[in-house]
Amino acid sequence: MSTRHFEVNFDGLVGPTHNYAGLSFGNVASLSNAKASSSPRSAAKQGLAKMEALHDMGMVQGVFAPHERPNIDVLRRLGFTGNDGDVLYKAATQAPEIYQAVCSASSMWTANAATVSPGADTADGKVHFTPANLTNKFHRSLEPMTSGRILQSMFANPRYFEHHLHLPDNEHFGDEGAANHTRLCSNYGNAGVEIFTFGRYAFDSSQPAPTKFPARQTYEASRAIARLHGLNDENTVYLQQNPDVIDQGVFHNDVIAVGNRNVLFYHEQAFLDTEAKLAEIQQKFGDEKVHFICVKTSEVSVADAVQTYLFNTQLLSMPDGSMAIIAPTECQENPRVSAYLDELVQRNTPIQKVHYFDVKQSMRNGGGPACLRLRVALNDDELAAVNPAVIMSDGLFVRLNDWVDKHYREELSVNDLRDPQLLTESRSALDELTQILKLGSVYPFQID
Ligand code: SUG
Repeated sequence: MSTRHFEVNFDGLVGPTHNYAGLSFGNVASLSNAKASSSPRSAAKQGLAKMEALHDMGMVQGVFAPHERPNIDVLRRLGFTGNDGDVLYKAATQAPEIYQAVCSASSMWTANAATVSPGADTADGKVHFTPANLTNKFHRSLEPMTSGRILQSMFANPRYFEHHLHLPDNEHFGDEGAANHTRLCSNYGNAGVEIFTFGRYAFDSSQPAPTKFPARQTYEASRAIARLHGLNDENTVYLQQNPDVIDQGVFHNDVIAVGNRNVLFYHEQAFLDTEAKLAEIQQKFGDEKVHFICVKTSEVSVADAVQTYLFNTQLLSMPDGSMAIIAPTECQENPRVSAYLDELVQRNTPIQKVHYFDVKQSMRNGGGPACLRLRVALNDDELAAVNPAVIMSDGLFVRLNDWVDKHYREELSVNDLRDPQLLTESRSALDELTQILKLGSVYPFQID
């Protein structure tokens, strides 16, 4: 039987402390919804519904576990002492900003968990993973060690999978993972072109950079990931984000561009030096023509793209070979964006269909459908080596929904985060989850 190849989407399961704390300067939705009440239960269920729908469409769909929050270990590192209850109380009362940050369920956005290079692109033929250090935001910088342990537990077989330590925790090597990484390929099993998008040069301040909001990813970080993964210069492209769009709220490239196989769907203002860079992508891609689908500002403004997440859509190759867009309902609700998408699927491009999903709980923190998933291209043998308990099935869908019903609160305000009971609830939920997903001990409270 010939080898089959898949792109598997591993979606982040929203954690029990999902809340809106306004932690992400440069992320418009995070700031504008700061202090609103959240619903961890509906957030988790919205995510699960998307996973189940993609599974029903015939996609291979995986689940990525959330992190332990509040993060007591970090509070201890920051000098809060006593038993867990004391640590929590002291932090919440003496340093509420720090406390909110260590409660964030931001690991749900698994596009930021890691950069992944499939075996077809790497020198040793293995699938390489590097967790993102997420240095730009304190609450996100707490993620790489746990993300690394979860990845190692999902992709454990060293014959197929290679895991690297995250890059040094410093702004010079600020790395946001797959949110700034796009892979084009003629099919998932063939060597592809890995496009690394970055916001600034760390060691050369004479180069263009945003002036209002931070550029989270550096050129030097992207180069380091490509080196670690054993990528070939002939198959990699480094593409700078337009600093002006970062200043308009495009804090990750996946807010302004998305690619899959032979399609790059992007906004005309997304990049610097666009024409030359697209020519380089085409030349490295080979003879087959790449469909560069450029959305003009006159069709959809950057503000509309940021508000609706038109580009934070999943561009998926369906089992019948056509491509579909998985879009948030915000795109359907915006007349300009929905008109654009209606017209796009009539055109002669691989994109044939749009499916809309309600992921509003995540959108309110600036996380659309594409933020919620980490893509891993795998062949049959590699897929067979993945921990099978994390692959979505009808049974797992029911089990995870029941688990959410049992452990998650319907509503959570920023003030509720101070409730010591939330720590107990969160730990017992995660302890049970590691058994459902057969992850072993991945959380600090299970390891200490
Ligand atoms: O890092 N929001 C996340 C959103 C990440 C979206 N991911 C991708 N584009 N791939 C961030 O800015 C907000 C948390 C808060 O405000 O409570 C937050 O972390």
